[in-house]
Amino acid sequence: MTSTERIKQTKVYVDELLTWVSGRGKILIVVHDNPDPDCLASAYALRHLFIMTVNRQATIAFSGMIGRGENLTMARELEIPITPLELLNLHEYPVICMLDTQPGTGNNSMPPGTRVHVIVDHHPRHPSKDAGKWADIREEYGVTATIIYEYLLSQGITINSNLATALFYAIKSETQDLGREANLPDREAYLKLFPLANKRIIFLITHPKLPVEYFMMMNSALQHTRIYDTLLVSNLHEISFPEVVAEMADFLIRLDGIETSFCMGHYAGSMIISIRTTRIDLGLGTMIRRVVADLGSGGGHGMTAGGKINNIPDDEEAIGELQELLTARLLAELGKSGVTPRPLLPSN
Ligand SMILES: [Mn+2]
Repeated sequence: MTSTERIKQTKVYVDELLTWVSGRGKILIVVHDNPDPDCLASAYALRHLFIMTVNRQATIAFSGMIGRGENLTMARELEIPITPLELLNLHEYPVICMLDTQPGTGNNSMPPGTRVHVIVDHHPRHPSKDAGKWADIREEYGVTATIIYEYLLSQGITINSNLATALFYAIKSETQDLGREANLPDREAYLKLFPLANKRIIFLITHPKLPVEYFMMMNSALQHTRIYDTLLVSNLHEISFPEVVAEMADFLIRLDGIETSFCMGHYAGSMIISIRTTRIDLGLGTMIRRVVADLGSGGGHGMTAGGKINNIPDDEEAIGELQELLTARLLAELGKSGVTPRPLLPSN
């Protein structure tokens, strides 16, 4: 399908969606926990769409926290208005949208059973839920923000500098400048948004000042990294913000000879897990679900995936056992059960 045909199809869908929305009351846009640039930009853009077409404000709600320096700088510099979900009364919103996640996936804090009306996502369709009429799930897209960008295009809406910067940075970071799981629509959006994006703000976002705790965490991560053949396993222990687990998985997969990186850390009673791979044949999204299985939730794409285990024991030894169990399951998945690990750094 050419991009013109794609936008034409999207226009028909978005026209109908906007008609449906305009007949209703207040709009809530919920993103996934510990929001990343993709869901922040998507929410910002969807909110803009509602303002420009049906002249209605929408509230953007999140749970968890934003701890990663890049994401904090993005939200602050681009003035993305976000409200903690816990502070809102969901009954006040006849229209609830969910972006970059789906009901029941475990990475959003919508109370189970709450009706979600509009879903836009690029993760695999959640099998056990009826997503409803307004579920636009496009697994072939590298970024949810690309889908919402096409919504704006389809309605002929002007994209201001802050919005262009947010959308561009979402595609840039999620696909690592189109190098990871980007498709034709993502490439087209990235190239169209590049001239509109504010490069000074992109620089501020990509070079945030970092607290000393960040370097302490990185030091500890390196000390606790083991290598099993082409798999790298890093235990970050207690972390000061949840997104650091994914950040370290991205950082550590760069080691020579490593195909897959697996990072774990615990935060506020939950174990956060992140996997990266350069092997597209692994099917990481389903593999992580088998690893977490009965313990928690997980999901993702071909080359990146994440998971979470709630209510972990408040005891270092039990947490260590849980991490050993997860590592053993992953080793079994990769056919590396007998491999003896070696440390990344020589012990001193
Ligand atoms: Mn995403």
